[in-house]
Amino acid sequence: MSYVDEVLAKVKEKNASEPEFLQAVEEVLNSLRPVIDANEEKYRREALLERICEPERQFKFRVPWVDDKGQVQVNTGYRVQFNSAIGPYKGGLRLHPSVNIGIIKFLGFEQIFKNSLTGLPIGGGKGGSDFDPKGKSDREVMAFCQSFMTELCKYIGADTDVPAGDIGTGAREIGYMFGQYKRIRGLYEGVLTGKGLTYGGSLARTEATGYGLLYLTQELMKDHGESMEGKTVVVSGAGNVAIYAIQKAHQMGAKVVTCSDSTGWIYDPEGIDVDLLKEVKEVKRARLTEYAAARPSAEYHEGRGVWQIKCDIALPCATQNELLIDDAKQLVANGCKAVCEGANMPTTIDATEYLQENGVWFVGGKAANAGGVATSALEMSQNSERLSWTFEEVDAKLQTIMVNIYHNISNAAKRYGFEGNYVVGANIAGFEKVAEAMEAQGVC
Ligand code: NDP
Ligand code: 2IT
Repeated sequence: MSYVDEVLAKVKEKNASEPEFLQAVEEVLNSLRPVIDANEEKYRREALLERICEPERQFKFRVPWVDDKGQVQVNTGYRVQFNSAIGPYKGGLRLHPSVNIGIIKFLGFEQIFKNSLTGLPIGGGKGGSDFDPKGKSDREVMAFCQSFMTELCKYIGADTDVPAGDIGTGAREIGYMFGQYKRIRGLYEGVLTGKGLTYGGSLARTEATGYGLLYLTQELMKDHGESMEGKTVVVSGAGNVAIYAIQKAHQMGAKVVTCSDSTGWIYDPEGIDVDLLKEVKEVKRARLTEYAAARPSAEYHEGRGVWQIKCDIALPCATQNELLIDDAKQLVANGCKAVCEGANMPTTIDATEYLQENGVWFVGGKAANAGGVATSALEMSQNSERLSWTFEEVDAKLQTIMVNIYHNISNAAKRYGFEGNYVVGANIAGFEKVAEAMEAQGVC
């Protein structure tokens, strides 16, 4: 049995109840075959793949808090510190009722390779809780965040582990958590990113994941002799990543005609009105029905369905496993040219393969959504030097990083004879740096 197959079998046996983690590992290890097979005995002796698939450590803790009725509620908190070979653990905190250890491990595992691709010194980690911020008052969210940080603050720090936002964790939650960290640890340091601009946040971090996704997509199109101008784009999600992806796509001359949330989706043939979407989602924290009510050109549909709309480019920006094999077939039948992932692992493995086999240019989240964490690393740099850079400076660095990521993954794929397979390219390019750092640091 090849070394990759041996490790895949072991990981499956050990983590049988964590399907999302197994899905993420399977995709990465399968695409690393050309690298591993070329040096199989060395990697086997070093147990490099076993080490990379096992978190350095993981924390699971009780998060008790009091709701507005005086009732005590209990949630579960997690932080997985997956790999610190190239820098302090870095990755977001997800607050969503679906969160469990397998979801946090899949996100933390992907973060290792994504963070490596940014070219910046950040290791991989992820955390979160099964707390649902939806429908909670600000006071309840604060009570949860303070309790969550009361435990989490023991394990993190500006030079050890730096969490940030993810689904359900935005500026409000980061603010409450930062305040509690400072109070307990007595340290005013860059322990979280995605902070507000008055207390150490970076300009352009809010926009960074969505903007970065579009900078990479534009470079992909350019490399194939195309541009964004006049393209029809479908986007899923209506949160931080989706909103700023839509905004940047419009600035590039494309038209985004869909968005979605956890209950339904919008088809707006005139193009999504970003200001209205921000008002509905960022200010009112309401459902997309409110967008449709205020916008005569928009249709609202219950459930899921954005991938049935004809488009040139599809950008999944909501959550994992939201683009399935039938969606992939529909996209191909409608002539879609490119799929770039704003979310983490939104496309299932069979859907990814179908898109690639049918000539769709497919860039996975580890490369395409790396602009968020890259800008978080720029926030860490600004915090360390106690200075803040202008929006233009940060945005220019983000653009350079995304263009470099595109060419690095494209070249890595070519080097191993997989030209145009950006999934293989991203996994190999991300892995090479981490593997070299792990080898240099000995058995640890
Ligand atoms: P938000 O919480 O801001 O938005 C998430 C959006 O996706 C919301 O519109 C939400 O609907 C929808 N959504 C969430 N879960 C589901 C679900 N189970 N089914 C259908 N729709 C769902 O999160 P982000 O925009 O920050 O994150 C989106 C994705 O991007 C995630 O995969 C995240 O891991 C990834 N990502 C985020 C980065 C960041 O910097 N924020 C960086 C890189 C990746 P509703 O409005 O109803 O809640
Ligand atoms: O998935 C991701 O890369 C994020 N949620 C952002 C992590 C970060 O540390 O900015």
